[in-house]
Amino acid sequence: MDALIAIASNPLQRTEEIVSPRTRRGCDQRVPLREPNSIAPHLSLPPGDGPAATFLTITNQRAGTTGIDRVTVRRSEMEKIAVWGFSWVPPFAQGLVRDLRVRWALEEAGLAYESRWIDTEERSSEAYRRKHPFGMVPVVESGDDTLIESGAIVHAIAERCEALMPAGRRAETLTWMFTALNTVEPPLWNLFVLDQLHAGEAWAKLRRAGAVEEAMARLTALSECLDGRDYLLGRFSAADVLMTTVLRFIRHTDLVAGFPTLDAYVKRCEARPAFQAALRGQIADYARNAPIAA
Ligand SMILES: N[C@@H](CCC(=O)N[C@@H](CS)C(=O)NCC(=O)O)C(=O)O
Repeated sequence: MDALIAIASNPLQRTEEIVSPRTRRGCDQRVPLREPNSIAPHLSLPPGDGPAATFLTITNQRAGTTGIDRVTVRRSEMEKIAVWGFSWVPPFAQGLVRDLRVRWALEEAGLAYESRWIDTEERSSEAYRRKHPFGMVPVVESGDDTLIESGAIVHAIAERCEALMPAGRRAETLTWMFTALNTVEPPLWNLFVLDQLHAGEAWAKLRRAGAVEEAMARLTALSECLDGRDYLLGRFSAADVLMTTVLRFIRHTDLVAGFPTLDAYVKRCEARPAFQAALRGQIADYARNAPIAA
């Protein structure tokens, strides 16, 4: 069942206002996360109290009405979204755990959510493995639906929110989202792991120069791409949520600061109220769950 039909069929979830007429689209356009008769996870439309928000929704393919409607939906009439993260992590990892991306995207979209936490032991439990087969965070639950992989979750939110995926620029947004996760994140994450998880180990010391070189190559190219632009697409999008959270992995170094364009880009993105709210939420949760001795 697609998002629009789900809203229409639930008396508690009422479409408030059709902002634009339905437009017919080809099959290479926006597609629902859960196709008819498929078991792929699907993020239901949103929750919470607060003002109405505008989303792009996908219409029913089975009825032959494939297309996108832009609708305004009152948040209080929709389901709660739960975001799973770790109950606590040490300070060097706070503000870096990948549920931050999801929180940020939800904040940008104006969607209410609540936090759920697991600790290290629960992560391997059968119950949690049913949510996430690899025992990782983040996981998002919405109604009966469960979604894993931070990139897929941010994508699911972006598909429903023009503020994160500008109309007519889907391919560009996706390209930059994949670039953040597949091209920039690996060398930066590698450096994070070396420095923060294996500091002082002989092999890590030997590997570090090469890892810095690999990170620098990506940063140099990214800096050139961002030259003259405030955001990856010129305007803010889901790609910036992913890219900024990737660049933050090496906040313990001065590598990003060495590129004025990148430094300004990260600061610009981090200054967004939605990022600040997401970060505050994650840090507040760690404070709430901090081990007694910590
Ligand atoms: N590609 C996954 C990576 C998820 C991931 O590495 N999560 C970390 C926290 S940021 C985790 O759960 N680590 C625990 C583990 O590796 O077992 C995503 O983006 O969601």
